Amino acid sequence: REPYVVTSKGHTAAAINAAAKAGEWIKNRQGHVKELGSKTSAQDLVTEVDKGVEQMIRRLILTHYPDHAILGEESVLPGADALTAALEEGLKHEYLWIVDPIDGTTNFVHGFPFYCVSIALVVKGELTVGVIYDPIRDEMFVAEKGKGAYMHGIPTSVSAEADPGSSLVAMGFPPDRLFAQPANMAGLQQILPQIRGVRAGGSAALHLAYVAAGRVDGYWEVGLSPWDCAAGVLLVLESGGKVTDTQGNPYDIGTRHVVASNGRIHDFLVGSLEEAKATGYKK
Ligand code: 2AM
Ligand code: CA
Ligand code: CA
Repeated sequence: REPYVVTSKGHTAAAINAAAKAGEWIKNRQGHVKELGSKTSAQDLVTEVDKGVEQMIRRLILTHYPDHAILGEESVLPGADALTAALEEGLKHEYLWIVDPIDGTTNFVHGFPFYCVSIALVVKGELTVGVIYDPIRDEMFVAEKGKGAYMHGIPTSVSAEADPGSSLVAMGFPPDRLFAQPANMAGLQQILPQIRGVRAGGSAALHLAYVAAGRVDGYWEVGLSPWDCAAGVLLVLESGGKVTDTQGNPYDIGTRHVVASNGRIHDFLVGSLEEAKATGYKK
């Protein structure tokens, strides 16, 4: 296959170029990294590569757009309050870039080849560009609000599967064991027996790209942050899919508990999670 070609201009081209450079850098460092430490728990890893790549992406974006704001995972202190404050501050700017330098750091550290770079642009509060780059497979997923979603110039589209029993659904296990995990396990217990299979690859962004590309029929995960899902959400929407929170409310940039699908199995996923809610998660 031909390498991807940047035919887009402006913001989208900047996002694609930053993601491509960052992805190459990351891939070349797999197997050569030290864990810098964990942010909140032994499950929540960060490496020098995460930090270096975020700096690289910041520089690349700010070279073109010095007055734009950037919300990057590695520049926000851990915890929901710090995130809420940083997001609120970021959304005051007309242009806000939301960057996850490596989504799937645990995979990267272990040499499990499933991780990506995720870059989104929010203009006046509205998701406008979403780019997800998987450097292992050299797959560049690009979405532009109102203009569709593409991988290497070919439009992506969600699957047509309407039968939960024939569906493949991705999900994730958040590291927060006290809060998110029990509710998530209840959801899994509810959904797994009713579908063909579950995949939990460890990269929220890449799972969303896979919903957009029709490789899985749906996806849910609780406890996400904007950098995990902003770009992927636009990819799903522009590929004809649906994204809500776990209660079925439309996605907004502050949504933490995310359900994405081809649209056809959406009510099944949301309904099942609602049923599993006995153990309780809230927006
Ligand atoms: P990361 O690799 O950028 O940390 C895996 O289920 C997904 O959860 C990944 O997208 C991963 O992103 C994300 N994740 C990892 N630690 C997290 C945390 N403490 N809170 C929320 N999401 C997290
Ligand atoms: Ca992430
Ligand atoms: Ca990350």
